[in-house]
Amino acid sequence: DNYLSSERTAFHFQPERNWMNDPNGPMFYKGYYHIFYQYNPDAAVWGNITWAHSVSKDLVHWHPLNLALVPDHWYDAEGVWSGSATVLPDGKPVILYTGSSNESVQLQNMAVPEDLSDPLLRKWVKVPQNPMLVPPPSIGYTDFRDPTTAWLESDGLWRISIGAKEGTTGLALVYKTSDFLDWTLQNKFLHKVAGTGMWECVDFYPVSLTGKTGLDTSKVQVNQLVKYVLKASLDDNKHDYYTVGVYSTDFLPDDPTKDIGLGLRYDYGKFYASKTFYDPVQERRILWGWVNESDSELDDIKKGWASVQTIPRTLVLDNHTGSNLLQWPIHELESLRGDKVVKQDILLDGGAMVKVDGASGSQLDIEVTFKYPDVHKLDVLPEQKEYVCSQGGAAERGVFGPFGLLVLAANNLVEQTAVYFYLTLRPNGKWVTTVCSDQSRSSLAKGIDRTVYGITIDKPPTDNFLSLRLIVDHSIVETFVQQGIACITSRVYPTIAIERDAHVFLFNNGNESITMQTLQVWQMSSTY
Ligand code: DQQ
Repeated sequence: DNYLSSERTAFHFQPERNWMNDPNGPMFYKGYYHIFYQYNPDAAVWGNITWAHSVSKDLVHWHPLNLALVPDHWYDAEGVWSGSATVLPDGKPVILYTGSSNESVQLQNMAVPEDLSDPLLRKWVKVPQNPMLVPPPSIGYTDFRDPTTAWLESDGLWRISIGAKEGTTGLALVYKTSDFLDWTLQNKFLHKVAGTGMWECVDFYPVSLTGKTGLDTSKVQVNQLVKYVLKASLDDNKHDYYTVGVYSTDFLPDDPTKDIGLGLRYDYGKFYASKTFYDPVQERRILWGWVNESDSELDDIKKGWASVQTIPRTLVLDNHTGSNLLQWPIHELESLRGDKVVKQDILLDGGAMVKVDGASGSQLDIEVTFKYPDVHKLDVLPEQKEYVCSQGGAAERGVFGPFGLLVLAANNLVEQTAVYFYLTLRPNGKWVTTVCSDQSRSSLAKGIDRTVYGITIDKPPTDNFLSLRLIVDHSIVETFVQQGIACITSRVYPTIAIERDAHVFLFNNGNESITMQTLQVWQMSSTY
């Protein structure tokens, strides 16, 4: 079990020990970024849930503070569950969270800072009016949770949304208030989708149709060119779905075939219960997501910890399509980049496996581009079935692909995590690009999840290249495709491909050759 100690990440957010889940109440206050999170102070498994709290000046280096909220009232006796922060126009932050009561009823509560002059906001006070909201008549006692950040509308009233379900229909309720004390349930839901089950950790925010800056949910002007994004975390399948649309009294997706549960996900790997916030300093919207372990609970107990958060991601609407988001690691991450290896113009013949000298390590930031191959050069194309990442993995041989990178790879390749492209021709004559992150050979250890994650992108690349960015940090590999059109996060547990024995390879298992245009690999320093 010696390898377990090397699974701890070096620059991802994680507490020193024990269990973490959802990110809660991210915000910026008086010079500091704050993150709270669901935390079990007593063990490396879920339970006794509190809000732990850390602060940072740069979203990269974090300082842990004391627990912000613990179960100490009847209305949150079984746990201080997920919620959000809202910074009011006068600068005062408030927290809304779900308490699981002494009778397991989900109730919405509020907490405010004890001392507004403390930029670290170390002490929080639960207001005497708690609980502020109880489940409304048609909603089950345990189907009412995770209040959003509040947003101010032109009628001068604040709105929040809360996730719920009726039968198997997942939905987002809306409450309005003028003072955060008296709340009225709006007749109309924000949105609902049949068959999606319980909606957890709903998020709702505007995105600019024209610019690259983020928007403060409460400052959208009536005629501003915006779209709205609705996100729900589906309890039934543990995926975060988002959909882009318009908002007046309720939310309407632009494309009903891409509604919650049907269409787009923030991430096609392991990623859940995410939450965004608006950073007023750099005018950007930032996404945090929880990444659970894929090893066994016993391993978590041996490690003494479980779960990490993704590198915070800047999130904008893709102005080319207007229908999907682009995600990218916050630029501050680049301050950790150290020694760099660059390779250029390497032709990868069918079957090629090229070790990237000087690029070994467990902490890497990698950017690579491949020339989009001339798919029209073949006279006769072999018949192609729909490529599904989880069926073939990187070992399957195709025509154009699989080609890409191996990271955390042993010299003899008995351990390797492959991230790769696979191009296929659809019966309608269109070429599509599938991207996969293959954990199936990532570890010799037993009892871990070996799913091959992936996503097929309909849209052909507008540029003549295919690109990947990989953030490798011991037991996590975060993949960003093209300019952030899609993301895939994997958890991997190498037992021998560790540190200087963890290598990077370029490979091409397709029949046709592929040109790697530019590869840059940076060693990343630790933040702890
Ligand atoms: N986790 C919290 C809930 C939320 C769930 C409890 C999502 O409030 O619905 O730890 O992971």
